Amino acid sequence: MSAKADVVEERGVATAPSESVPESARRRVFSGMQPSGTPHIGNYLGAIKHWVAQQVFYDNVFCIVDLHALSLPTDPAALRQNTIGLATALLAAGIDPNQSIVFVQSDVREHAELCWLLNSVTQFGELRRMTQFKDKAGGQDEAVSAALFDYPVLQAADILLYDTELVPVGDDQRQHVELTRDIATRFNARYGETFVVPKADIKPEGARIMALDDPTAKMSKSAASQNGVISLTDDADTIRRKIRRSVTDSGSDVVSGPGKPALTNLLTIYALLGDDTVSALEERYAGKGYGAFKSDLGEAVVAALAPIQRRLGELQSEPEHVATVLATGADRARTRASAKMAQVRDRMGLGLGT
Ligand code: ATP
Ligand code: LTN
Repeated sequence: MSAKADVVEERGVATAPSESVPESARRRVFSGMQPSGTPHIGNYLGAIKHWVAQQVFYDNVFCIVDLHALSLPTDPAALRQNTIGLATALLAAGIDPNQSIVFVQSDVREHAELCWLLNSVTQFGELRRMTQFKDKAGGQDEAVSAALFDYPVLQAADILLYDTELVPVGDDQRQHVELTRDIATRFNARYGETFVVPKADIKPEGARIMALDDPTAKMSKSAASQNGVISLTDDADTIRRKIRRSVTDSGSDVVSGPGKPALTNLLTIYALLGDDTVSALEERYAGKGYGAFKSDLGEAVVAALAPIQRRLGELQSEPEHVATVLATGADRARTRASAKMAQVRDRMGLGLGT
């Protein structure tokens, strides 16, 4: 049995509660991002931009999921550097620590603990059906870590610890949120009402930005080639070069639609980072060929990232500020997580109640 997908799909920013709603009455949002590399415009358009736009309406928890990053081979120094880099990028992109809790997953031990307990209500077959596992294992099931297989259960623990109602993510995470709903529903049926059953919040625009060098593959931090990935820290010349060299479709018209995966992706990026719609852009570039289009797109991406990069530069010179935000965030998250864990342990009959 599978809980219904129950996905909230809305256009634009949240319309629901107003800023005057007290924090305790706001809907609870949780989302996470892996410190598996430098965040890119896919992460930005599929997730971070929406987190920022919606944060005033909700009670938000945003987590840098370093335990998840361990599911693939990881160098300790690089992991720590990527964790700080991702925290800095989230703040530079507009996550406001006064509106949102921002913290590092491994600083709150309850995530790993709840993962183990939820393993006992998760079926092996459910995990085997996860498409992200199949993609990341790449057919090497015998050699990949057990953590890669168990990844979705840790994600369920992240979400369920905070009584989360909404999980704003890109389209690739839909199946993991559905599994989280199934796990929560099963736990509640077996042990009594304990967890809120969350919904994925997937915006249609930007939900799946593709690689510039392969429009059939999702843009990804951990992609082998970074030629198809525009990271939030790429300098202007690198951005222009990557866009100039991006693959295009057969023909020479700047149009989106079926059979035009590359142009559809480029037009989507242009529309989401600028002020125009895809159809206005198609009209503007009608008969002009790919050259002019790519050159203008390069400038549009450079301009859109400029304010984030300026703020990134400032924050990089204040590492103590970033460290304080993460320490405060972990304290606030721990308070909530430990209360939930006490309830879960009790429900499951663990310990002697001391
Ligand atoms: P990795 O390459 O390590 O798997 P990733 O780049 O796929 O990393 P995650 O940390 O797994 O990124 O995802 C963080 C968030 O960004 C999630 O909400 C995910 O859905 C979203 N996201 C990731 N890639 C894209 C993309 N190409 N387009 C839109 N959203 C994306
Ligand atoms: N698996 C997610 C990252 C993630 C997450 C979460 C997202 C870990 N825990 C909880 C939302 C809610 C990904 O984006 N690859």
